[in-house]
Amino acid sequence: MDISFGIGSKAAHLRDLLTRPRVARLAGARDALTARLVERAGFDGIWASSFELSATQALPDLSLLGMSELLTVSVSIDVATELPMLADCDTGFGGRANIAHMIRRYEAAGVAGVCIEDKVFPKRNSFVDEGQVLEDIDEFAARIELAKGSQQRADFVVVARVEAFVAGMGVDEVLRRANAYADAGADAVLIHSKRNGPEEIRAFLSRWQRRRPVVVVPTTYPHWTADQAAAEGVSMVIYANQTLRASVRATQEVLAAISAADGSAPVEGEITPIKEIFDLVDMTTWTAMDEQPAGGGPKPRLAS
Ligand code: SPV
Ligand code: MG
Repeated sequence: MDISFGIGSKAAHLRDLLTRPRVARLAGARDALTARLVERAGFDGIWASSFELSATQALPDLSLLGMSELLTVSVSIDVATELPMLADCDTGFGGRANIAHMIRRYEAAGVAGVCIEDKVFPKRNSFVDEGQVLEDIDEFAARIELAKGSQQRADFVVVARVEAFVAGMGVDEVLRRANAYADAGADAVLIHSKRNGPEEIRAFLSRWQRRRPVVVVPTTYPHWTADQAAAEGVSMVIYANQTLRASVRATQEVLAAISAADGSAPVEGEITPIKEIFDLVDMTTWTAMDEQPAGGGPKPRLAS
């Protein structure tokens, strides 16, 4: 790790991704190795998804994992790359005091920013049909204000996520909430929708006065490209769960093939060679640390 890349600069980088003219593309990573794949594939940042991190523990995304459990995993994801990470912090793990505590811990750990959503704790994943209960708008605005007041450095990013479309409400309520959270100091608004097309998001964008950057998660409207979204005013697009879904499918297929052949020969040519995994985890740089004579030669430098 390059220690000159200190706490704070990842936050500045995330802030820049939100405010620069060009759209930013983030992808979900449930672990450090996936984060490295996201980085090598040229994405701009990492999304530490509550859905993916829960599923990785074979748990549903229902606010079951505690803040410190998620923070521990998030830090291991974060240090694996030089990309900034936006941590999905659900509703903030409880009430107001939980949010203040969470902000201090995530910021101190070097995380670039957090996203909190305006549902009641315990929240349900947005794709669960029933039980999408919204937090009172004034209460959530107060929580955003508290979150912003709790950070120590100016660059740390707090994204306010509006779940009113997910809860079945219309664009007026989404605008009302996005404006209230902008007034409360949110650095960006994430407008979530689970429609099969971008109509809800487009209806919002056509009336949004661009007071804050807009973030979207086009899981159910994948045909809307990031460039198309940007042309209508979106600053950041998050591919929140595709890496998890890809690896579940690939793992199922390989296991089925091994079972069918009673051996792994048919899959050898299909799966990642061990050497490539060594490369991804910087094997030679780490082993060089032990092999170098004391006091001599250039110091090994990790990829990130
Ligand atoms: C996540 O990836 O955990 C999200 C996005 O919050 S969604 O699953 O669509 O709610
Ligand atoms: Mg989530």
